Amino acid sequence: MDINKFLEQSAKSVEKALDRWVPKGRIKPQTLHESMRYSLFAGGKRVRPAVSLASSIACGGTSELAMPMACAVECLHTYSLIHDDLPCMDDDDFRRGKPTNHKVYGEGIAVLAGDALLTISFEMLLHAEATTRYTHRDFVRELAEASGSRQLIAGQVADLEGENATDRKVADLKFIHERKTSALLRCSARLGGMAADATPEQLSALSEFGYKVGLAFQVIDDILDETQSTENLGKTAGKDKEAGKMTYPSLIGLDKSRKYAEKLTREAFASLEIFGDQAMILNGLAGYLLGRDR
Ligand code: GRG
Repeated sequence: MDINKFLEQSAKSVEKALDRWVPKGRIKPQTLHESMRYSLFAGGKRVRPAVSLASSIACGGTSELAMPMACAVECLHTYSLIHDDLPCMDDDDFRRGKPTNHKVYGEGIAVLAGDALLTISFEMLLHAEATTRYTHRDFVRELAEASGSRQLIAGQVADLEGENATDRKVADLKFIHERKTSALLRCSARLGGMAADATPEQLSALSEFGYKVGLAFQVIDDILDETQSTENLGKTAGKDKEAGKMTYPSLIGLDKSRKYAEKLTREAFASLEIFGDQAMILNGLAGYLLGRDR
């Protein structure tokens, strides 16, 4: 299995579905729809949708079955990036290789584009079929829990409140990473599994996989922020250090951070054992995420 090929193909099919399900730029209010599409089609890696599609395959389903879930998590992720870049949050000028949404459309429209992407992510779930074990109520609960005030937003709050704090601990950082990053990756895996009517055992294995891969993803993100260029990352490099943010490299150093990401990835691989060969793509994705340079 060529994982780069899978990523390329899944990104293409997700973009086609997003193009179909997100209002076109010519539909009123034009500025808002253009702004949503500007960030959505700016060239993200599409990691979360790929995890949803591969999770469906691991459970004996298809990519097509999980396409609504894949689009939902990508819209939700894009909303979080637009809001994260705002002057009142991380205040960033550059994202996905382009000027940030508020730099192009202004703060008001950027806030609203984020709001609309958050809302449409739940609408995307309506394109999915219920299965024997899961209804739309389960899909909505999954996405709401991962993106709500106890997970994604809780992580952002802790991150904001932790800036320049003294006495920072690895446990505090893990709390942020679990919520800001891991919760949505775990949700991406679980929703993909649900689309394929995952058994309770399969769903719990996917939860563990998403959780571990999510933590590893953020540790690698912290490392790349220190070691890669802005040009390569498509977002401002060195931002965490400059903002006095807690990161794994700042707390335990680059070497130990790398080893920690490797350990988490090994644990992610182990969680997939029950799937046998059906988890080939998920395994490939975890390996790719550990080795990525952007
Ligand atoms: C509610 C006001 C308000 C804001 C929400 C929750 C939140 C803001 C922001 C969290 C967003 C964030 C930066 C999470 C960290 C996860 C992370 C490393 C994101 C980058 O993901 P990639 O590398 O990005 O997959 P691409 O662009 O490739 O999709």
